[in-house]
Amino acid sequence: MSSTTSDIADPQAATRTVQGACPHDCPDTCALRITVEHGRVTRVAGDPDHPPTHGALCTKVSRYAERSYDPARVLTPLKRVGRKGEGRFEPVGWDAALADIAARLQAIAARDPQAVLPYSYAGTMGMVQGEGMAARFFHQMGASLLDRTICASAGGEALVATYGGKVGMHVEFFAQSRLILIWGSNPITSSVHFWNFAQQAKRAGARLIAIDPRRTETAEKCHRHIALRPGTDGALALGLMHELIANDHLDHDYLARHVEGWPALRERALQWPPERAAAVCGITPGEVRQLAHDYGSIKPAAIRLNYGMQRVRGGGNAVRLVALLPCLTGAWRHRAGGLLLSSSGWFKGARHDAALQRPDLLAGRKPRTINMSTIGEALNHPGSAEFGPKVEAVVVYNSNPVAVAPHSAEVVRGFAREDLFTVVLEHFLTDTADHADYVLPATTQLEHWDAHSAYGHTYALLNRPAIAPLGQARSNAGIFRALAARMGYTAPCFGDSDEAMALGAFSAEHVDLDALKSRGWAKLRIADAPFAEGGFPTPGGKAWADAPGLGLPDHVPNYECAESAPALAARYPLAMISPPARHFLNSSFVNVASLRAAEREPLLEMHADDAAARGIAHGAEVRVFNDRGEYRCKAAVSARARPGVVNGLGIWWRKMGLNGTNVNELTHQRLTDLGRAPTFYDCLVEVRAA
Ligand SMILES: Nc1nc2c(c(=O)[nH]1)N[C@H]1C(S)=C(S)[C@@H](COP(=O)(O)OP(=O)(O)OC[C@H]3O[C@@H](n4cnc5c(=O)[nH]c(N)nc54)[C@H](O)[C@@H]3O)O[C@H]1N2
Ligand SMILES: Nc1nc2c(c(=O)[nH]1)N[C@H]1C(S)=C(S)[C@@H](COP(=O)(O)OP(=O)(O)OC[C@H]3O[C@@H](n4cnc5c(=O)[nH]c(N)nc54)[C@H](O)[C@@H]3O)O[C@H]1N2
Ligand SMILES: [Mo]
Repeated sequence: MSSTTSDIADPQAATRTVQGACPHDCPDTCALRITVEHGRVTRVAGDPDHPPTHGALCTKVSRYAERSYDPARVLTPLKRVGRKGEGRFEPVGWDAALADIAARLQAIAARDPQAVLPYSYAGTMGMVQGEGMAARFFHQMGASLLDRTICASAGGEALVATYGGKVGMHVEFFAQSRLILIWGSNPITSSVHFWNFAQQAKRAGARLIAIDPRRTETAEKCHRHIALRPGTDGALALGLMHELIANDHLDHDYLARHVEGWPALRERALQWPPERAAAVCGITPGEVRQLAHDYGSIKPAAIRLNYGMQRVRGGGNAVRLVALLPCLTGAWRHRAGGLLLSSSGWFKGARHDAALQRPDLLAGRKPRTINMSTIGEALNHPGSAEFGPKVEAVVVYNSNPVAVAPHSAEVVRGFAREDLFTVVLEHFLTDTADHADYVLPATTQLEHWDAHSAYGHTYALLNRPAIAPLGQARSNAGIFRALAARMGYTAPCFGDSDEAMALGAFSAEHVDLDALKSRGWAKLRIADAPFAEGGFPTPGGKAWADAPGLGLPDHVPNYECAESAPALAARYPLAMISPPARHFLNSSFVNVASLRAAEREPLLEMHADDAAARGIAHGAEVRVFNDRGEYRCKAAVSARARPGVVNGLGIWWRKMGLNGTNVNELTHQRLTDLGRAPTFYDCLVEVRAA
């Protein structure tokens, strides 16, 4: 570790170790040790000293060097020569590319800057290469604002409506829990560092229970698995509350002192006996009773909730209901009890977001906001008084919307518009980059500075560049800095270096900046059991059963299910969920040969009964379809699928799919009850042998 600060200063040293941070959209945000030999990264390893990372990395990020040195990396600016979507480009120099892009954006902005749309998400979660210099650039322009809802905003707003912030347990203390509910989460795939703590607990005798429609790799290793129907978690939580009340597993003192609105919620829960909840969830009343008994009697009890269960119409209500369970039993009294969905709210005061993003550059202008989850609709909108101007230019960075956004047919139609000017900052020629007028080569985490907070633990991290940018790549911040200069933006903030921004990202009041610099990470100062005596970040310090402006939470059935849409369910009787593939990260890593080889091909897991009823054999090619489109993949007849539910794993690049599509060919653009988020797992389909 002594090596970290000086390494960069001595690039000739034969072997150096550089301290970094994993940039990916994952709760674990690992601290990295990068080995550089003669100027080339030869190893990316986990920092053994950083408690959540514990010296280990997932399979994907241990291949980060393979991804960075991939011969298919985009290393020069590219200009389109083919039709949109064809992916035919010719290399151009930076000067020519920047001059043309600046001129095109300037001409549009002169009419109405809101016709320019930034589109970005969490390709990197860094505060500098994410919404740092980019936000300054678009704020200065007065471009449309982007509502970044594609992943977590239903659950996030539900947490805020319950605890007043996106806060929860310290991940480390799950190791001391006696009962862990792993709810809507498959940590062996998506959060292996949490799984490490859960295994420690298991070895010490804790009981682990998975609540997930899919029999995941994780569910298999738990003591029990409750395979409920997608979108029925709110009903299950109400059934559990019924049983906690009926058997008096309540912490009356905690409820009286630290929860607002409990008497009304109690009345609602009493209308949900186990039989009713079980019928909605597609499980047995005995499973509801047993789960309530375990949750009410084993202490300390912790819930690891993840975003998988909020990608349905009622996702916000469901998260509110689950998040109240630890308030009923007083589980928060112990540091190994409570709940963790997100820890990002703990960083609220610590992150210098306003200084990095400079919303003040809007100077009183109030641009319209476009929801990233309905980008298909937005790009095809002709413009109106209500919507504002037609979108004429889109600048994409840290995201691959053509692959990841719902209702692909609409998204592709939008990005294929010949009158749309599209710039994509990327490492690779993704499905989205194929639609660009210009692709600009971006650096990877090995090549740039950044600062990171986390949403699954409570440490701030710093990422130092290990090597110089490959080819002509520039950091996102560097690209927006250069564009700003071309556009004539002269505010001094456009001169800030990446390094200065990274080092200034956190406040000294909340983060030990010396530790951050010397060791690469520093833990926030938060009490071990932050809500042992209430003190939630709501205005009155109480958790909200009855949230201001929202009323009581309730079970909200899916848009697409027999209860809400019987005629649709008759035509398309199977519910499709599309959770992460283990060797991909959303659509990242799909192009890394060794990882794609591990996933082999796009799969749809089906229960044997559903496959037999359709004459589908294991390994057969199938058509998965609904009114929105058709997706081809291979059937995996598997006990991982419950009857009536099919699992389409991972977000493949469309161009690597069997018929040039992926699961989002089938998903729709309707939004969640809270948070304006997509409902990827609220989707009915039918399947036939191809
Ligand atoms: N390897 C890998 N890791 C990842 C990702 C990846 O793509 N690959 N994605 C990253 C991202 S962006 C995120 S947001 C995080 C978290 O991403 P999440 O989407 O929370 O991912 P998972 O942990 O796989 O948990 C989702 C689980 O929820 C289940 N599920 C689906 N519908 C329901 C439902 O209605 N109710 C319940 N109870 N469960 C349901 C799925 O079967 C799946 O096992 O993971 C991150 N980590
Ligand atoms: N059907 C279905 N769809 C889903 C989901 C699902 O479960 N099912 N999950 C949803 C979720 S949870 C999320 S978070 C979204 C994720 O959607 P995205 O945020 O779009 O994530 P990725 O697909 O990983 O694409 C990120 C891109 O950013 C690029 N990138 C990485 N680092 C940098 C950088 O430093 N600079 C630049 N310029 N580019 C960089 C990568 O090469 C990659 O192509 O997808 C959502 N879509
Ligand atoms: Mo996500």
